[in-house]
Amino acid sequence: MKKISIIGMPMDLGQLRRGVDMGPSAIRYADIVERLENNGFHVDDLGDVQIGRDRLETDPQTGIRNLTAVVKSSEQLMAKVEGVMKANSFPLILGGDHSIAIGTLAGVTKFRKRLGVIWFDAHGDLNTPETSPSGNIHGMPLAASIGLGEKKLTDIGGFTPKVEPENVVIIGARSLDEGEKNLIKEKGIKVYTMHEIDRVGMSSIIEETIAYFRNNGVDGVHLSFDLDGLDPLYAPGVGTPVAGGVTTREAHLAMELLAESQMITSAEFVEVNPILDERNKTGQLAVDLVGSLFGERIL
Ligand code: B3U
Ligand code: MN
Ligand code: MN
Repeated sequence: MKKISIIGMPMDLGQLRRGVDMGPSAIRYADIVERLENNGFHVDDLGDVQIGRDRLETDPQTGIRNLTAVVKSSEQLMAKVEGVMKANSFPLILGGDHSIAIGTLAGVTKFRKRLGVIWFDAHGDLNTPETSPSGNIHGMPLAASIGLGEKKLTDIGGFTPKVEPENVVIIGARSLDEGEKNLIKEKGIKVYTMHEIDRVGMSSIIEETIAYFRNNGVDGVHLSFDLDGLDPLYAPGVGTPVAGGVTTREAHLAMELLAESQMITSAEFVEVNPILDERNKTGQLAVDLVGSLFGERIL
């Protein structure tokens, strides 16, 4: 039987809105374990990583918030993910703000030479301390994972980069800062904005993404799924909602096509904030999408 290991990462230090630390609970309340078990998986819930709150700070030089605590917690997540990879189980991480991806990818890439990453998000998360408008680390994890920005973030696990820019595909972008746009051009990162999704449709985009990864010869694909990639109409429980997003139907289709491809080897669902949510709508949607990612079909 296929094994899935769930790790909760109740991190809220990568941004300023309170409540996203309750994301893993909200997703568990929406019965993620039962849902996966009903689909024939052996599920092991490893509980939550402890988030260090001992030193809340803003670095006066770089403007980065809570760097020490984020680095410490990322190292712990990395170690847990490593354990799951070693046991040949599928790591499924529940956030928490998107800064957690730094730790996830550090753990996953200890076992991959050429990891592909799908970054499903309204944002690029490609800021460095120089380009960040906020100092929030949740706007930096993709940059850090390709080796750019603060050294303490890029070098977690003792190696950098975790991922090559040509093996990254961003889907759902509609809020990019100037520095991020420059970086995308400079590094040739593949981005499907809402414009392309509207123009050619989600199915073509996922098919192209799969073909792109196959052509690049990746040895696994990580899905980093930020719930704010969806339209706030469907996913209101997120810290930085941006109008004009992906619909529930498009997101399900994307997950179903990825399931069919059998390419996804690790995943995380992030930025669920129950305090901003409506009756756990966003937590429930996350679980529904996980269902599709693991092979659920309507009929
Ligand atoms: N790009 C902005 C806003 C942002 C990034 N990620 C989220 N919001 N969720 C920043 O602060 O870097
Ligand atoms: Mn994000
Ligand atoms: Mn986002």
